[in-house]
Amino acid sequence: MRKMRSPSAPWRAAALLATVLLVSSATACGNSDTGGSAADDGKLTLGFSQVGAESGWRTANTISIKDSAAAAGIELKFDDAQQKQENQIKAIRNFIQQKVDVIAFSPVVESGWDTVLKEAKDAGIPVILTDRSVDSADKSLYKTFLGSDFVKEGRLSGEWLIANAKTTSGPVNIVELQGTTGSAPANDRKKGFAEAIAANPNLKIVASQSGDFTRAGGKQVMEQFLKANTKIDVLFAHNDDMGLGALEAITAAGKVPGKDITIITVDAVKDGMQALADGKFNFIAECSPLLGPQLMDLAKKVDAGQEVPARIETEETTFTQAQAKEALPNRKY
Ligand code: GZL
Repeated sequence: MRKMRSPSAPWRAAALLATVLLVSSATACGNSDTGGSAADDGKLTLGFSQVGAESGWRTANTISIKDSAAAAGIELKFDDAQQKQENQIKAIRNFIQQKVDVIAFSPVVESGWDTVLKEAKDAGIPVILTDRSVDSADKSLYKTFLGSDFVKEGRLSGEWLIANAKTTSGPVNIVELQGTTGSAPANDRKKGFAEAIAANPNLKIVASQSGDFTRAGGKQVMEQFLKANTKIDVLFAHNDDMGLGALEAITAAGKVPGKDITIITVDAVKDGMQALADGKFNFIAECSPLLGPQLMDLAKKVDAGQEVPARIETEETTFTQAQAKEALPNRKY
């Protein structure tokens, strides 16, 4: 904890004067080896509310945040919301109570954040959005967004299909495993993919349902798709984990993934890249979870009152089967 945040100026001046007096008396006693005032441990405290632990991507994202906080000398208060918005709101309120210096979080869904974000703003605690965004009209409720362009990930997936689908012999039936209902990645990947495939009327989404970004969800929904649709040519899964779960259902139905059903996913975590290299997936649009270092740099800047860009997008690429074989040995996550 670095500083007690007082909402009013006079109290802040009094607190500052008390701190100055305390520091000067301490150094007068010669304990300069403490390297500063006894009242200030010098560490920035960051409160982070994580979505949960639903996927390989999320695990890699959590590791990146924890490791980067340690490397940056930032005291991290970390909360896992188990994919529940009410848990994230509770965690943010706890961080406010604890008077952390900065709050960061990955909002599980886009809506319903204005009230708690206003509480953080009124408490004078800056907020950073990482990974997923919110639909708040009031952009002053957070300092910046750090993460991916999900619409682009969906669009790149659709553009690959446009370039590689065999649509000369009639309609190509697509089933879509959506991410968590109401989440920015699910909304935006769906939008980008649909916009891209509109270029070819033979590409038809015949079923689209949420698998909640989990392997179990992907398997369960894919089983339903296979029962309800006699002809499935393509699966577009909003993340690798749902695609990996769907592999089990496809194989159990006696079909060959990557051949009978073309599979396109997003993320490019190690297990997904292995499936791609093995020919079970056909294309992956990367979504980087390695946001930790940039987040810690941003936390220090907003805490120091420095201006930061409103939106910072991560560098990402895409992978074919051949590119996955080449990239796998060096994958960090
Ligand atoms: C995307 C992230 C998504 C991943 C999923 O930035 O929010 O959530 O694509 C994860 O794997 O569950």
